[in-house]
Amino acid sequence: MKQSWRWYGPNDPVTLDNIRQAGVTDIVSALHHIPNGEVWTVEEIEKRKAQCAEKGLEWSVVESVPVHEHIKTREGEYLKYIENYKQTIRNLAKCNIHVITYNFMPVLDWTRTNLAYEMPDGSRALRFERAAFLAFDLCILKRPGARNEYSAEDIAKAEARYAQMDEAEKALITRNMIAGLPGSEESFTLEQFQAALDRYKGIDAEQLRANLIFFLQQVCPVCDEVGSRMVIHPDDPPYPILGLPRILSTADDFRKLVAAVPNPSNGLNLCTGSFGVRADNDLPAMMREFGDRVDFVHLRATKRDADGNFYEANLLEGDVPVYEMMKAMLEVEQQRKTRIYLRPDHGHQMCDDLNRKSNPGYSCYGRLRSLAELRGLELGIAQSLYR
Ligand code: DNO
Repeated sequence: MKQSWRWYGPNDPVTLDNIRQAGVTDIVSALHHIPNGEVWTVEEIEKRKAQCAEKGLEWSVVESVPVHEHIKTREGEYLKYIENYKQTIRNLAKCNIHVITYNFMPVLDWTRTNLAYEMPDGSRALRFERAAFLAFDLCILKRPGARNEYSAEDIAKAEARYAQMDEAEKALITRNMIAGLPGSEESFTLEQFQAALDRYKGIDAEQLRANLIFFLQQVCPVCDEVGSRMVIHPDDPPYPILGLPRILSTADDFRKLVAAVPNPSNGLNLCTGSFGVRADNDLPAMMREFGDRVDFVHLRATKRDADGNFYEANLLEGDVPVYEMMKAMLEVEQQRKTRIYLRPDHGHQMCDDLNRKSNPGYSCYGRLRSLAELRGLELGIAQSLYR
């Protein structure tokens, strides 16, 4: 495995000096300062590469080149944005970056209600609390039509939860939902948010899938030509939210994508924490089935409960079978003869990081802990299988 670490760039409170002490070789990064939809120039890419190289690290995976909303809805200037995307792919390839992460979630990227959920050991985790989410949708956003989409029981849950909230909590959950988590690239006011949701009226899952397929049919030939791969990040959480369709939540969703666009460059970013929120996703089986297209893995473990809540657990204590997953990754690597990029994801805020400002999920020590566990696991399994 190629051990990697996500770095948000020079503004990331976790510095490259910290990262090289984690022992990784590769950096996962993006040019967040370039507005969504514009071309990433060779010059800008080289600048970021050089910052990493100066510390002995290689920027080899992009997470993400964002897909403009016009491409997702296939309206407005989508053709121009697709051309720009192709040029960015070519420019990245010129700089020897060949793995490009993206997602196709409408409006929002990943979503959590609570960014500082206190764990019994005093560390803090990210959490999705369903009742709080329902309260946001029904009582804060008051999304038109939302009441028809939920059961009477859910509506009662939302109202009870809303009644418990003071003004500070209402403001906090609103910010968590719409102000954009790190890497999300978009942030909104409530009105702008509703307007963004409204642009999906009339776009159901099949239409959104068709738009994704159209996009891939345009960009994959370019990737094939320059030896790059698009790796799609799954929906997080892996089901429709706020009346928006979501189309990359299960193994079958990715199967459909490969059937429609069989190009070798049509790949998957297997994020175990996102897919793992659904009990019906068999993660090691997915790794084996799609292995030759999985260039990039996010290994983290979510823990779900019967009420539809989940939180980011310590790596070895969640619902994700980390040992089986690592074993499957090592087997796939042996077969495909190329290495897979692996990064720890969404660590707990812990130790001195509790007193520091950091990007939610991306503080230093929590990820260091996960990486150390992953590295030990990889070594142990590899030694016993292939010695
Ligand atoms: C969250 C991340 C996502 C991911 C994008 C990929 O921590 O895994 O924001 O980067 O969905 O496009």
